[in-house]
Amino acid sequence: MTELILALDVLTREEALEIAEETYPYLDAIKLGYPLVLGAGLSVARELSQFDLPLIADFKVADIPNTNRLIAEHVFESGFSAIIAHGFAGSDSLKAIVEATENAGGECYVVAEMSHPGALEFLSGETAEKIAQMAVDCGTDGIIAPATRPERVKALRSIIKDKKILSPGVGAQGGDAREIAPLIDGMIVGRSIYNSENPAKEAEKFAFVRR
Ligand code: 3DU
Repeated sequence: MTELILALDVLTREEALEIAEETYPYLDAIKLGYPLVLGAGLSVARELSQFDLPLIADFKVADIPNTNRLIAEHVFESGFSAIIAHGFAGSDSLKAIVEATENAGGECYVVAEMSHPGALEFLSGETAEKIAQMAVDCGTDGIIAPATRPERVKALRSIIKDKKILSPGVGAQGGDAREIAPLIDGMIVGRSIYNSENPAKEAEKFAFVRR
């Protein structure tokens, strides 16, 4: 079974709550990041907790260990159950987040390889594989890997084994849901759900990945 994670990148509290209300029965988690938090304020996380779904903070945290720890502590105190970090800041930075995550009883995911074309300039290939290995060594819960490149997901799977892979890139970025679903643990979908005329119906179309 692959989880369906809604990337709720709308800009207002009202839109966020409306789309969450319509789609939550078809979801396993909601991911929010800078677009919504900068638009609606961090308090939107508490409001979204009414839908009883895990909330993933996609802040792609990438700072020195002390700042990473402060950010992660704040994230977990604000109602989130998981955090996404970048790995390129190094293992000490990542360990600070893992420690804060463990203290809060949450989950931590590391971006190994991104899904957009520009990712191939820096964050792919051997670098992505090193980051995936670091995610294992530092005790994270898993990685973020591109639904747009199933062959890369397979390569990264051989490194992270039974830890989780969450994959963005289905739909608007061109990734194919049926192809990627068997390779991953969570499919992250944003625009093709929240921009559609009927977000609930669109979310329901992904029901096959959850079986
Ligand atoms: O392309 P979509 O609208 O389905 O949204 C994808 C979400 O996943 C969005 O929040 C984006 O910031 C995030 N994401 C990627 O798209 C690619 C990555 O490598 C990492 C995160």
